[in-house]
Order: sequence, then C-alpha cells, then structure tokens
Amino acid sequence: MAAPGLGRCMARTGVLPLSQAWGRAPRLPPSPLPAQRRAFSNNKILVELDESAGVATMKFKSPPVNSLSLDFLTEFCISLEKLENDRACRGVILTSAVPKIFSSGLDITEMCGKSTEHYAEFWRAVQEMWLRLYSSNMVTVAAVNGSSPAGGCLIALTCDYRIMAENPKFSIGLNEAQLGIVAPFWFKDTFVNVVGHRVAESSLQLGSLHPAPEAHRIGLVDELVPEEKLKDRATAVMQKWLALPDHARQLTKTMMRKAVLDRLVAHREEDVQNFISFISKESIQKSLRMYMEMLKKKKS
Ligand code: CO8
Repeated sequence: MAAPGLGRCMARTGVLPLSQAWGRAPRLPPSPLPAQRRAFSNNKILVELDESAGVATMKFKSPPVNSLSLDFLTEFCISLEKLENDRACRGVILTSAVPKIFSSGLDITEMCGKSTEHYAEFWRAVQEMWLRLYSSNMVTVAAVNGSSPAGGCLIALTCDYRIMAENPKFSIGLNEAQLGIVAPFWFKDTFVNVVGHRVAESSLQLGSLHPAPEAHRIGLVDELVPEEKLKDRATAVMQKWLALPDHARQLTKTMMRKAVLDRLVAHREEDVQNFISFISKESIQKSLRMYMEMLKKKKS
C-alpha cells in the first residue's frame, strides 16, 4: 500500500516542517458550526468538515488570484495532512472562494529574482503538494469554479474527478510554454494520465489554455455544470465515490498512480536541482519578468 503510507512517510522526512508549522498556527475561535461540522482556517485556505458525510471542503481564499506561493503550499499540505489523519474524513472537495479564479498557478514572484535556497525550498513545497494530493487516501474532487492555468490546472488534474463551471470565459490548461518555461515531467505524467498522450503532447507544446467546453471535450475535466450547481454536483459525485469500500478504492488508486508517484520520489532531488538551474538562467528570468509586466499592462 504505497500511497496510503506515502503522505505520512513524507511528513516524517521533514521536507516541510509540518509539526513545527502546526505549532506556529494561530489559535482560532471555536467554530460556530453545529456539532457534526467542524471548520479550521489558516490565512489562505478555509477547511470545513462535515463529519456526518465524511467530506471536507477546502476553499482557496488567497486573493486576488489564489497563486500558489510558498505560504499557500505550506498551508495546503498542512490542511491535507490534518484531513488525511482524521478518521471522520473520507473525501475532500477542492474549490475556490475567490470569484472567477480557481487558482492562477505557481506564484511567479516566488520564481523571480530569488536566491538558490529560496528556489529549492519553493520547489520542494510544490513537489510536496503534488505528492500528498496524488497519493491521498481520500477521494479528491476538484470543483473548478474559475480560471485555472498551469499549477492551478495541476491541482485539478491531481484529483480523482474534475467538475468545472460551464462558463466559456473560464479556461484551464498547462500553459507553461507560453511563459517560456517547461512543465516538469510529473506535471506531464499527470496530464497524460488524464487526457492521453496525443492530446497532452499538442496541448503542452502549444501551452494551451482550454475554455471550459473545450476542456470537457478533450477530457481534461469530467463534466461541466452551471456554476450555481457546482457545489451540489460535487457533493453528489463524492457520495457516489464514497459508496464503495475505502480499501478497495484506495488500493485501486495506488495501483493506477504508483508508477508516476515513484518516479518523482526516486528523482526528487534531481528534479529540485533541475528546477534551480533552469529558473536561474537569465533568459528564463527575463521571460518571467516580461510575463509579469504583460499581466500588469493588461489592466491599464
Ligand atoms: N503569480 C503571481 N502573481 C500573479 C499570478 C501568478 N501566477 N497571476 C496573476 N498574478 C497577479 C497579477 O500580476 C496581478 O497583480 P497586480 O494586481 O499587482 O497587477 C494580480 O495577480 C491580478 O491578476 P489579473 O489582473 O491578471 O487578474 P485577472 O482576474 O484579470 O486574471 C488570471 C486572472 C487569468 C489568473 C491571470 O492573472 C493570469 O493569466 N495569470 C497568469 C497565470 C499563469 O500563467 N500562471 C502560470 C504560473 S507558472 C506555473 O504554475 C507552473 C510553473 C512550472 C515551473 C516549471 C519550471 C521549470
């Protein structure tokens, strides 16, 4: 059972100082929710657990765009670990509390003009997020209620099932090539496992951001629903998945995902070094700076 142990095993490696981070977490006021519902919140993620259903909802609340900063990724891993270790929780729905945006992907400012040590710490946090989510024992459903480029798309792809709001203005995809950067092999592997090799190959080369209807057509998301029905639909899908015995579903998930997970675990440090040498190149730094400027100019 590689996947069931993987998250806990990685916590023990101390890649992210989870227990220390817990120690630093601010004390929260008692939850105003009824007894079967519990909530905990950090700065960037709100978690609500419905104990009677065994389902938690993780809501990203890091405006303006839920970018995946080091702080965000750390909170994400802490929240997921807490749910993973909670016997009352069997499934988690990931969604956004920021209107029109699921997540804008990795925080580009974490990859610009920083030290080698910072790049290493940041990249380990990105790896950790993916390893924990992809190997999760829980049923994971992404309720994609807004745009979801790059790392945002990766989060959705890493779940067991994806439901997207049918708004054609919302797009999703691994658009790294458009930024002049290359999606790492484990982003690619996750994408291939969802959409197949041919679709992934062209989509990755073109850095395509697929409007919701197209994302559905190519199998990037499993279904589209009107935005106001997204929550109910995610709950219904979760009930269907949770109707099965956990152990059979978990072992099947492990069987399907193990090879891809093992590949990163085996090459983790090499992947960190690759990231550092790639992102430190002046040409790449220049591309990222220009991209950020383009985002800012778009407004004016
Ligand atoms: N990181 C940091 N800041 C961001 C990001 C981001 N990913 N995205 C947006 N912002 C900032 C903008 O610069 C802007 O800042 P400010 O208010 O200071 O001008 C603010 O957030 C709001 O952005 P917008 O005005 O653009 O908001 P919109 O609602 O109009 O659009 C979008 C939202 C669609 C999300 C749009 O912001 C967008 O397209 N963002 C860029 C998304 C993107 O391309 N992300 C890719 C990140 S790279 C990644 O995830 C994988 C990298 C793999 C690394 C491999 C290396 C080897």
